[in-house]
Amino acid sequence: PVKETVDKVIDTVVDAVSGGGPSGTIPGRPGSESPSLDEPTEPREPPAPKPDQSGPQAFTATGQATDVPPAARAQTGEYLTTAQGLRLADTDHSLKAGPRGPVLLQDHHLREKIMHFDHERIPERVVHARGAAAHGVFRAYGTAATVTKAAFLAEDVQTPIFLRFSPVLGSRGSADTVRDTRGFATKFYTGEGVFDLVGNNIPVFFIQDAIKFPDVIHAGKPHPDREIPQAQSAHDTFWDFVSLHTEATHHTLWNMSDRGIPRSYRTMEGFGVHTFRLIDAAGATTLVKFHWKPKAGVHSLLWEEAQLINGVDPDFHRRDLADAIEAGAYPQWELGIQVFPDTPEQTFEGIDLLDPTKIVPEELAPVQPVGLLTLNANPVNYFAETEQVAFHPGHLVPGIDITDDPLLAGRLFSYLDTQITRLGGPNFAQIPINRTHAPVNDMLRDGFHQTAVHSGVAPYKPNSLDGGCPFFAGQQEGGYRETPVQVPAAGKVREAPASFADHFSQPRQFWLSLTPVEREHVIAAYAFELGKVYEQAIKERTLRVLAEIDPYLCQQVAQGLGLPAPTSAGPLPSVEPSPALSQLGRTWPTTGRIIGIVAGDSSDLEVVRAVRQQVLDGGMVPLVISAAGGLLGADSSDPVTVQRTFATARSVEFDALLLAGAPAPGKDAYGARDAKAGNGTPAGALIDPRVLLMLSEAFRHAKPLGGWADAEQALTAAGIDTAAPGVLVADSGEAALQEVVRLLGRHRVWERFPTAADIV
Ligand code: HDE
Repeated sequence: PVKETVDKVIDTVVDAVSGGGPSGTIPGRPGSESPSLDEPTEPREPPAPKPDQSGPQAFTATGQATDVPPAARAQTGEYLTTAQGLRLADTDHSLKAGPRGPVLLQDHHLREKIMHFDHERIPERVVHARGAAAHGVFRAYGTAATVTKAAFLAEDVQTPIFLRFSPVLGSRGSADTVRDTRGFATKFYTGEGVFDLVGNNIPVFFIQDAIKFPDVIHAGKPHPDREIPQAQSAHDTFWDFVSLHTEATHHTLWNMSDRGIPRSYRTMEGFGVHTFRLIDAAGATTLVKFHWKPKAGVHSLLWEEAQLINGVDPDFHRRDLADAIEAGAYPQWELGIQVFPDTPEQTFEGIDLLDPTKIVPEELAPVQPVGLLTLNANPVNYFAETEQVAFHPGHLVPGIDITDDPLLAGRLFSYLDTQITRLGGPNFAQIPINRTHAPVNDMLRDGFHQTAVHSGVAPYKPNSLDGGCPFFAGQQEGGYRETPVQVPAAGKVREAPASFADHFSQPRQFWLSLTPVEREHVIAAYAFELGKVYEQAIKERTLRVLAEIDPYLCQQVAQGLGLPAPTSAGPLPSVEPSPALSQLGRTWPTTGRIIGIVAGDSSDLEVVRAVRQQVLDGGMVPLVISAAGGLLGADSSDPVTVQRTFATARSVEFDALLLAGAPAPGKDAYGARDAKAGNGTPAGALIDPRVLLMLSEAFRHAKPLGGWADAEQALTAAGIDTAAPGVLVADSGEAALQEVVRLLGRHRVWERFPTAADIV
């Protein structure tokens, strides 16, 4: 089975990312024959749905399995029809009074077709509008069974899930790699009802009270007059708000760190943010924070890379997720919990567990793994699934309850409310992707888009006419009971607890926990964002906030802005660093990483083939880059397919680059331009400037670079010192690859950053 999986990965990875091989296969559909580009003239069997195209759709609104396959309404039938099933003879011409005459109002098909089209769009989410999602399965280890009776967390229980990732600020068409928080929302279709864990990739939030949500979002969204900038925090209103509202400091600092620009959704941690309450079978309660730990490691982009990607491939994260799943390289996360005693104070080691701007360092409360999530199927239809999925933190199951975190309280209201506008009425739970897999016997009736045909005459309780059905479920039958938590005896107030006033100790802890190179990135991010702010007063105010985090941070950002650095109002809090907050210092699997191989006709193709194979054997993705598309060594018996040309490749797509050297005079492996180069042209001029750019960018972005034969020539021409860290011109392709892969385990060649000397 391992060999089979590897073979599948090899085939599909290449197809999915390469845009098809020489045989004309459709990307991601291995084995498909060269399709004719003409529309068939007679009905023929459409491609069968892929096995992963079943899922929650296979259940009715009442949780019963349905015989009607999900594809029944897809383009699978023989004849084109109207929505009413009337067969159509033409869909290309409106009904007219003669070929040149006016269109007739009686054209019912035109009317239906355009009416439906006019209403294809629904309002996008007010936040998290842009998303990418996938189906998967969650398998519980059983380790949480000591603290919760939730059935899906019992040992070896497997639960289907749907997971949606999303930047927060941008609209649906915005780019993926903007600096922002990412949503991490998981729907568990458990046997006891739907459980939604609607978290983020940052463990704290901007605000402590839901009533501030419209304020922080209005500040972050584009300016209301010109509606710019899109999906950015680098503008006046955002910094105006966060500098005045200092409880946002901690989250903002995370945003300015590498966490704000993940390399991939697959390499992000996820957090439930709020503290939740778990209940065991005997009714004992525990407080917990949820964490998702990616198996692929925690990696980020660099800011320049992220900016370039937004132009080169605005769908970078979406594509990466879909490609990986299509290729069978299924992304995985471990779900873990930090466990705290449920004391009346609801604090742990002095940290207020109800304050969503605070974390509990993992060194104080280790994250205990409770199960493994695997994403194994892409959505079949973006709109039906990714767009229409509706999450809600109030979708709970027995054994899991909320706490009195005031931010969570507001969310419990908001998530149902927002769907009424977005999904057009109260029946969104009946949309296939939202349907529970547990039986539903509710007494909710009618409303827009009601698709259930309820029988019975007594949708009320108590009733005798429907035999008293349905009945209440006691504890034994899995009936949900709220935990009878004591409500503090106090008057009604609009106030926050005193502990919520500490806005700086944890930002300082985060800052101190980062490695020097991560701090360098934070400084650069603040300098960039504030550099885009017009109002001097906002920059100065933000510097005063930074002074409360750390004097060095404040001075460096001030220097970048050309402003004097203020000092803190008083002594800075003394805090212990939490090394777990840093993303560096560990070695991660290199599976799924993308290695570009620059080669030409005159490269030793046997070596290129062997290296390519070794990359595949390592579970990584090799992409051959050359001057033109098609085949290298087309005349040979075993040509090499080119996946990217110098025109379509940009360094940001690759995690590492390899150079298959040996450019021949007049037929340079690195560029098509060489043919035109005259005698006496310096070596560098023979190399395509796009290759030089690719190399210098990859070098600047601290990516491993390897080469063999006379690869040195290209590196030198790109201004790269071949003795620099992470640059290896080896005797053989294999040796170069080995070193590059070793470096990839650490993600980047961190030594190339100016602060490298300080890195351990
Ligand atoms: Fe959300 N949030 N949020 N949020 N949120 C929405 O719900 C809201 C908050 C999060 O992929 C909306 O269906 C309020 C924290 C994710 O569909 C809306 C407050 C966290 C997603 C909403 C918060 C989140 C949303 C918009 C402050 C991390 C995307 C569309 C009290 C723990 C879910 C929708 C998806 C989406 C409201 C704060 C995460 C408007 C009022 C804290 C991942 O209901």
